Amino acid sequence: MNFAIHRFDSVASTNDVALQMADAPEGTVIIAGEQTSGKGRRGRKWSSPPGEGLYLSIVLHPSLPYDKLWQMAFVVSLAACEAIREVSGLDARIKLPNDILINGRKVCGILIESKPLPHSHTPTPPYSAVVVGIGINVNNQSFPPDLNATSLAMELGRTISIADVENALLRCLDARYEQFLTDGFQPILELWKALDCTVGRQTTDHMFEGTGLEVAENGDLQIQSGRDASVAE
Ligand code: BT5
Repeated sequence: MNFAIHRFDSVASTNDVALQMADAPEGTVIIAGEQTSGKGRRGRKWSSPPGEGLYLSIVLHPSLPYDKLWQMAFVVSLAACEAIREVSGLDARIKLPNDILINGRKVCGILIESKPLPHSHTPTPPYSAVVVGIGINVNNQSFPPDLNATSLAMELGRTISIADVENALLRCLDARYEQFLTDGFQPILELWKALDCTVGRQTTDHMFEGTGLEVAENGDLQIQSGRDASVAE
């Protein structure tokens, strides 16, 4: 993929900028030094202080039917986790559905949004532009106590180049996305499972309740057991 990188000192949200550019060619990347209204999922916020993190969104036009768009979350979380591991040497792990943790604390969050393309009435995909937003805590030295968050610098005990994190992330995203388009979902799922820290372990959070999760061949998330276990999201 050819990346066309647009850099901003400060934006409200790189995802919002990318959504406005959703018709732009695949590989259009928005990067900001800070976000004044960084978005999490479901109206939550992503803390995005200036110069401390990587705030990046990329426009993709995957040739996927609507009911397969969820697979992108696996592609992206795998790539982000691999990039963090590669650039830091730290044991980063994926937590369903889209967090990357180090030592149990969140170092990276992912927000995927989609927008119909103008020709989305045509019978073949791509129907939607997919905006993949990734936030990585790189050089933050602390977080408010209510956030279970960490940064690469806090884990490493030294600062690290945000440009190096960006390069690793774009390289890993490119590689896994191409692999996904060429070979399909199954190889991605196998790699994802090896880095996941949720499946088969005790999980009790706002999303899942049960003693274990399994990812079925088709990617469906299945709760193994647990009282009133359910997937609430
Ligand atoms: C996410 O949402 O984790 C998705 C975050 C995506 C951020 C990127 S940055 C580039 C692009 N542009 C955007 O505007 N967004 C994307 P969610 O799973 O809903 O988690 C949000 C929750 O994580 C918050 O409610 C806090 O509890 C916590 N949180 C907020 N900021 C954090 C940070 N910097 N590090 C760790 N946790 C944080």
